Amino acid sequence: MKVLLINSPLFRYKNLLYDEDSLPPIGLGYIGTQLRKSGINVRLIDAVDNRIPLVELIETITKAKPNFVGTNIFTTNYELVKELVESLHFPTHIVVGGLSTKQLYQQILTWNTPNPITVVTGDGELIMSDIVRGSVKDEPFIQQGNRRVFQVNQDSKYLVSDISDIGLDRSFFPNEPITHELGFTEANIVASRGCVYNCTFCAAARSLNKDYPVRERSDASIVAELNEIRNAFPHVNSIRVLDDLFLKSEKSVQKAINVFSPFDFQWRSMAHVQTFRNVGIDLMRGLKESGCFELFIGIESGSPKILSSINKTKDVSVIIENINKVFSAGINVKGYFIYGFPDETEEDMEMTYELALKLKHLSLDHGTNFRTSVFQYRPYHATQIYHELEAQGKNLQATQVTPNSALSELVGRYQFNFHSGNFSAVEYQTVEDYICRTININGVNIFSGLATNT
Ligand code: B12
Ligand code: SF4
Repeated sequence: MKVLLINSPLFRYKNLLYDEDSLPPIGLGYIGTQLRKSGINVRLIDAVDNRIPLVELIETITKAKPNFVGTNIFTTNYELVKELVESLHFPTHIVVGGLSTKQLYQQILTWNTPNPITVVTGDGELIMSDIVRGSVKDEPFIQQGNRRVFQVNQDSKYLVSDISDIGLDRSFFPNEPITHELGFTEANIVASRGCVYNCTFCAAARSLNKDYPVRERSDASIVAELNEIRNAFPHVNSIRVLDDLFLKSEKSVQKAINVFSPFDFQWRSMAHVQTFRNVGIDLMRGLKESGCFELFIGIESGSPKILSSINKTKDVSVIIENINKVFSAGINVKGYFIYGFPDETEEDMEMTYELALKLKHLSLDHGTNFRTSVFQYRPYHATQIYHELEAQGKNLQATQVTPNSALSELVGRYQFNFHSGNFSAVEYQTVEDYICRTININGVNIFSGLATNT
């Protein structure tokens, strides 16, 4: 049996200007590891990292003629993955997985191919070997002819209830370790699955994933993986924790200190604007001493109206206070922002820009760095805002996503600029203007601490 796993492409064509690093598809790596452990012949093609145009990807898969093609799918590349699957004109079995299948499975079942399609929602690593062997022990949630859906939720035999020792064969990721533009060399880990918060724009929100428990790895298993990385890649000096939300509370701050302190690594991860609310300055210093070098924080907006509509704290002073605490501990911040939320006005956008500026100046006061990552709002399937827009009769066409080349030419980061309609109260040009200004908050320098002007 031959299995080909595909990290699905974001673009139809090869974009010669696109030369960004991409992160390894860890979920597919876990699946590949289990298949290999079961003695199944498996290969992973990363169409994002290798910038493989759709036509070439179809040719490569057709030439390899695997018995199974397993691919992930996202709202933004739904149409590309559909076309890929419908263009495979040889007998094979298609398996589609990833977080967005919880919302997309009905549409996937209608794809036009004579090949069988199996959709998996939730963890893929344990069920995939049994799909390949034809011995799945769960009843399908849906079975229609040669199409079926398996839900790997809390009632499934295939849920990875303890994610500690599932094992990850890093040889699936030729693009790792990654050398960052700031000079450090980094490997990626996943230490937990699922998020405890409920942001209305996010597909990982708790309310959308109630049957899929939040799980954390044990301290010992994370330490064991860090040791493995240190031994396998002696030149790696930085670790990025890819979890939706690694630092969520005081307890998780303590856990991070425990696992990273024995190592010389610097490390970075996501945190929430509320994470540090009850965390004392000693623990914050401990975090820094454990190697925490930069935190990624979803700030999203500076407008109380917008913040409230997306379920973040509407009290902007809480955001400033908590992020200031991070700066005081000597830790840098990358703030994520979104412009173009439904009914967002220019006044709301101005408040966001002002907040970004304020945070930049605070970081300078503390001798730390602040940088921004800014997105245009896109409705993801079944998120709360998606439903609200649908109820208002908006023509969502959420899968009709096009790369936003004009924005990419202005600000780079091709892999993150996509357009699927303007839902704000202002002209698109204004949204784009705020995105550019906020991305360029540090001028040409990546960090505020390096900036010489403003
Ligand atoms: C890290 C991350 C990334 C990384 C790595 C992406 C990757 N390919 O793995 C980077 C930064 C590159 C990235 C990019 C994008 N991401 Co992202 N990402 C995440 C994040 C924070 C964690 C993913 C992760 O590693 N989880 C841990 C692993 C163990 O879980 P997993 O990947 O889900 O895989 C498990 C299961 O889902 C399943 N599974 C996954 N694939 C398959 C395939 C098969 C065949 C099977 C059977 C099962 C299966 O089995 C895996 C093991 O249990 C999630 C949030 C989240 N909660 O998932 C967003 C998330 C998945 N990303 C999202 C999006 C939109 C994107 C982009 C499209 C953004 C963009 N550019 O516009 C791109 C897609 C690029 C691509 N093709 O890779 C959305 C998806 C929403 C949606 N409806 O589409 C999420 C949910 C965040 C959000 N804002 O809501 N992302
Ligand atoms: S945006 Fe972040 S904090 Fe909010 S639900 Fe998604 S993963 Fe959780």
